[in-house]
Amino acid sequence: MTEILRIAVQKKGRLADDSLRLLKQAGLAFFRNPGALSCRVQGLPIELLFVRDDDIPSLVTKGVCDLGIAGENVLSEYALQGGDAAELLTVRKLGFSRCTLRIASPKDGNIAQLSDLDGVKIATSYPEILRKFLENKNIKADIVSLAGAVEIAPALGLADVICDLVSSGATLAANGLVDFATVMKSQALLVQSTVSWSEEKQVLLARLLRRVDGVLASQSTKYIMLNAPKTAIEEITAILPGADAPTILPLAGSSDKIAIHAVCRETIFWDTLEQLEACGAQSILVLPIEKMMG
Ligand code: PRT
Ligand code: ZN
Repeated sequence: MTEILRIAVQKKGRLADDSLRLLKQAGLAFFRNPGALSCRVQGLPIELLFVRDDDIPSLVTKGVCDLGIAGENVLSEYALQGGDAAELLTVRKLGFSRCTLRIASPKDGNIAQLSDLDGVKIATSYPEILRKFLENKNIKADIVSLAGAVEIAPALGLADVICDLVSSGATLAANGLVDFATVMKSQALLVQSTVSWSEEKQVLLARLLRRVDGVLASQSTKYIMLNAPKTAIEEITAILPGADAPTILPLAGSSDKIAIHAVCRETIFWDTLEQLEACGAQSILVLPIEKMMG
């Protein structure tokens, strides 16, 4: 009987859309019935499980799921709470759901730096990450654990400051809070169980990872095409960011101009396009790359 590889993804929330998009881009075709807690991938022995993000670390450590996609913040907190981190292996950093765990205080108060934290009450949903951070900094503060709505804690008198995830900063501003210290940076991780991997599953995982790598690589990679004077080839090649050896092609009906095509593995900013233009480049096109391999 074929063994099924199970992947735990967030059912609904800030990780859900990007997790499913990544799996789809990696060629996993599935139809998700609204409300269904799992679904089979067409043509591959893979099943997706839709769960709360907080359950992903334990599902993967116990081997109920072979892989999971969760935030570094949730995974670290689980590990520090005594969850067996040895049973979890980070296989890829996925680059989405980026946020920062920050310490913030009321904007008109007198707590504005780490050295002001001794003896204060800090509300957070990440008590163990915060405890470790405070220990490392030799700060003695009281930690108040809250499951959510942490930003309201100072206004309710539950705590003096908070330690919570920040992405745009809008929630802090809306609650009259100002952040002043970073506890950790987080992004989505693909984690793997270390419990019993049959050879069949290992082969499937290697195939899946190659595709995921292709998707991740294509996200930061662009294909650039331009026409330029023959005399500017060297200068232009030197400007192209992270380019492999470019392809130089003749241009029909022109003896002094050529076309340059290159795969650039770094972001191409407007500044670069302006520099290229200053070297005589014309008809510059920057194209997204959908998939990469090899
Ligand atoms: O229901 P379930 O338990 O699965 O979801 P959840 O409500 O616990 O988590 P969810 O979907 O909100 O977040 C999932 C993961 O996304 C988190 O564990 C982080 O890894 C990541 N992430 C990225 C964030 C944020 N950005 C974020 N901004 N998680 C939470 N927030 C919250 C933050 O707590 C604060 O309340 O958004 C608010 C701040 O946002 P800004 O944009 O105003 O700064
Ligand atoms: Zn959650």
